[in-house]
Amino acid sequence: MCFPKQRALPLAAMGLLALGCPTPGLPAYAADPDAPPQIAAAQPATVTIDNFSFAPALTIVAPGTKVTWVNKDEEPHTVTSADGGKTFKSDALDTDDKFSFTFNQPGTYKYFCSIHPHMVGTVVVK
Ligand SMILES: [Cu+2]
Repeated sequence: MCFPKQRALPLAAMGLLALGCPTPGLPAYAADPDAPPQIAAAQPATVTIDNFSFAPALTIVAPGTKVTWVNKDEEPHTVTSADGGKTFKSDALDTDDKFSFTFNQPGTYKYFCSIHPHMVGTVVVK
C-alpha cells in the first residue's frame, strides 16, 4: 500500500509510508509542493557556529533529521530554542563541542545563543 499523495494522513505517518515505498528516480527535493517529504533526504545536517553566528542561519530538513551544531568559535555558545529552551537547549559549548537534536515534527524552529542573544538561527522541518 502506498499513498504518497494522501494529504489527510499525519506527516509522521506519511514519513513511515515513504520509508516503505521508495520512489527511485525522484529528485531529493521534488518540485511538486504536494509531494511528501523525501525521507531518503533526511541526512544528518550540521550547523557551524563561528564568528558569533550560526551557519547556515536557515537549515531546511526533512522530518526525522538529526541536526548537529559544532562550535568552531573561541567563545562558548549555546543552542537554545526560542521557546525558552523548552524544545531543545544545549549546555554551553566550548570550542569543538557539539550538540545534536533530532527534529521529528514539521514546523519552524527558531533558536538563539543564550549567551549572545543576537545570535539567531532557524531550522525548518518539512
Ligand atoms: Cu554565543
